[in-house]
Amino acid sequence: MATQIPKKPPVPAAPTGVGSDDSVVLERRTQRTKPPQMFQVVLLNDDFTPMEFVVHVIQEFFSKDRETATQIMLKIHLEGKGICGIYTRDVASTKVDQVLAASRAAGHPLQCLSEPVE
Ligand code: TYC
Repeated sequence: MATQIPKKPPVPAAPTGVGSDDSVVLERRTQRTKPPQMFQVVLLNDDFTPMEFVVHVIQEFFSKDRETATQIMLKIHLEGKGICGIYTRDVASTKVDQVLAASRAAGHPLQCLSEPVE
């Protein structure tokens, strides 16, 4: 039986940007993907939710240390609302759900929402 000599694969056509001397030209391209829309998660003040619970929520769900969480809580208490974090759409939505679930479970009326940044 004769041994088959494998055929050489066809040489692909040179893509644009490859010079006749095999040098490669890299073209500068404008960025095609834009960063995702970001959403800020906001807590609203109310007259009933205990300050300590709000501090706990901010620490637990927004990964803030106690000092930072207390500052954010006091800002909300004094100004009516405050930003706890900025995330992509789905993460922000999950944070809102988690905060509302924890607040309802504890019997507090704390309100939380997310809104697009800019
Ligand atoms: N105003 C509340 C109180 O005096 C405390 C509070 C702070 C409630 C922030 C909600 O998002 C809030 N107990």
